Amino acid sequence: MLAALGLAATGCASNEFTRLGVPEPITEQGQRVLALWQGSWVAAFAVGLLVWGLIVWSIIFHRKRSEQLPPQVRYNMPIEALYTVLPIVVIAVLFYFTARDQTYLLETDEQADANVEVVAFQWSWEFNYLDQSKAEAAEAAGGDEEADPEILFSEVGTPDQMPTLVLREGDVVHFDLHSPDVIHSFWIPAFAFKMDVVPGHDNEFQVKVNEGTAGTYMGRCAELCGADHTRMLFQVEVMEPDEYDAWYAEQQEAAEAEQAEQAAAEEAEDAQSGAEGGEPQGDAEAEAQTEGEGEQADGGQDGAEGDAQAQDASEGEQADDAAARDEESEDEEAGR
Ligand SMILES: [Cu+2]
Repeated sequence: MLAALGLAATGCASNEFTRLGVPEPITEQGQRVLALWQGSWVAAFAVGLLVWGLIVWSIIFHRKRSEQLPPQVRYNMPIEALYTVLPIVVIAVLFYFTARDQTYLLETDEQADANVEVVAFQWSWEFNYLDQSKAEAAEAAGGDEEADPEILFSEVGTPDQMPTLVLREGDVVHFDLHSPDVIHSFWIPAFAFKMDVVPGHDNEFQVKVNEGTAGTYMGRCAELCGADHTRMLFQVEVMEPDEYDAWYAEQQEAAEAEQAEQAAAEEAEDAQSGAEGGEPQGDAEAEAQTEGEGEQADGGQDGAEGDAQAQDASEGEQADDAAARDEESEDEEAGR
């Protein structure tokens, strides 16, 4: 049995039949999972053959031949010991390989080429491509160990429009899994691996994408998470290095352009509301909008258009607020 397990674990010929239902893995880790799966089946078949063999043997060679009762024996110690020890050996071997492979699959020590934050929400996925370098530099400098890596660009899906996760052949990819609502499960069948995405508990794993695996694969949520669970799908596109690099640069440029556009729009708005008078008001409004606080922005606009007396009364206060927020945002930027 050990020999058979060993043979399977070295990953002999792997075709659709010998994979026993597992899709062709596209990661090194996936190949390990496949080997464990095949090895477990080899062990199960070995035990099965032994049991079926004994059944067939007794049916054929120990049929009822006369009315005479065969010799009645009991407490055969060697046999009793054998069928206590043998299952323990089988379980111990399966346990050993499972524990060994689990340790390997959950290892995240190797330096990753790409870092992706996966946010699973009801009911789609967000893939944030992270710039780990700054967080690592901060950590190395002995500074803020909790420093959050910067998001370079994002891909957000909806139940109607599934997002695409793009990976590069040969990359070690690190995944951080976050959920803002309920438990989901991040499953790419071609990884032969899935991991739960648990709110309040950040899971992580990483894989090495094999060479020669460029193509499109499916991803799903594997944890019943609500009404639209079945629509929580995504695509995985593995690209060749050149193609990926071009795509990556394009995404980064697009994200930067968007940021510049946003900043320009804010500046224009700032200037506009400044021209309308009520300078502190203008500041407060622009600040409120940059922080995405819709309510405050509305309040600011109402004030600007509406009651002049109320505006006078609150102007001093708002100017203070604006100054405080200015400081805050400056601190934030300096912190990055
Ligand atoms: Cu889900």
